[in-house]
Amino acid sequence: MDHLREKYLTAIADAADEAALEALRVQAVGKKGDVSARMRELGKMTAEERQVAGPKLNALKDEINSALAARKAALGDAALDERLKGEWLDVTLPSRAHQVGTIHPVSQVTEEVSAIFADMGFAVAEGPQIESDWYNFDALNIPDHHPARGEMDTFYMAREEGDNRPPHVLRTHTSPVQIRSMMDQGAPIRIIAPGRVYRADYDQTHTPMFHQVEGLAIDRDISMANLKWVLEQFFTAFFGTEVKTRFRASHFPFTEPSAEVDIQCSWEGGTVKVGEGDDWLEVLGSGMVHPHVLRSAGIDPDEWQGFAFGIGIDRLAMLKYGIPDLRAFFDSDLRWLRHYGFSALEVPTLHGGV
Ligand code: 2NL
Repeated sequence: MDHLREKYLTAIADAADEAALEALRVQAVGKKGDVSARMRELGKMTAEERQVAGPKLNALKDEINSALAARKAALGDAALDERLKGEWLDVTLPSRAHQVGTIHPVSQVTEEVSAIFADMGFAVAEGPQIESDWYNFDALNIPDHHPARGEMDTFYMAREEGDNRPPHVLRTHTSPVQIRSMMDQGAPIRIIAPGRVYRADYDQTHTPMFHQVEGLAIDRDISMANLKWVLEQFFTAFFGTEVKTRFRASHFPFTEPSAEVDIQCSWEGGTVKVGEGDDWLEVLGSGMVHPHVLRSAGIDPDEWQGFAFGIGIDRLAMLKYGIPDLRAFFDSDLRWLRHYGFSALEVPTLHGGV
């Protein structure tokens, strides 16, 4: 019995895992195990011998069972310790570096312009970038022979061979959006139409795709005076300083009278500053919507009148944020985007300041 005790207690203490422990349990105290075999021998003993051996065997069985349970618990603890070591996580470590994109200056300025005009009661309108030539030209009183309609300035979409209908164009301004809005909503109307426009032009200061925002206000008694006030309000809010404007007589097919608008600026050390100095910078075209245009859009020019204007968004962005090269706007160069881009959290609002 001492031999059995010695043998099993040592083996149990040395058992490497639960499977080894189970094998030992079967071998020692299982139905066909060593202790059970000894117990069966009790029957052959005398009563005196049995009184000594019986309790001893029971005690041995209890002792082995306790040792098995203790070893099992120890193995469990060791396994848990091992797992905790492997799954250790330092929650105080800094997070992994991640790439954050930026808002393009064109998007930022579009939002700024929209916020300022929204505050003056203008809604934002959008429309297709591929237009029929009626919406892009005819409705705007631009005649067939006008140079703007030529292949030199306008991107024409190809038609199927033998299809002689007039081709579609990539819109050359956002005016067609305003024509559509007038036809849909009628008068009175007060909207701006920001978006991409296309002209076949590529040099230092022109890209074949650029961004424009047009404005339109039609009511019974809108005048050039309203136009001037709205534009002065706009420039002052946009540049964050009082900006003088200068109106020069001009000509567009879609407005009569027409005016080009300059803003006050200074030229020092090769950089323009808006709102100071006594130089002028041309930034937009405008005028009173031509009666032909109103009529094309289903509005009676004897009852309604109003102003319209068009500004280049890319140029506004260059002026406000001191960006020197227009063409870099559309290169998708990540270094440029990181340098000139804005945080997605810096949403322009009037109360936050544009
Ligand atoms: C420019 C500036 C301009 C308009 C755009 C316009 C739109 C409608 C009716 C009348 Cl629906 N006018 N837009 C007016 C004046 C100027 O753009 O320099 N364009 C060549």
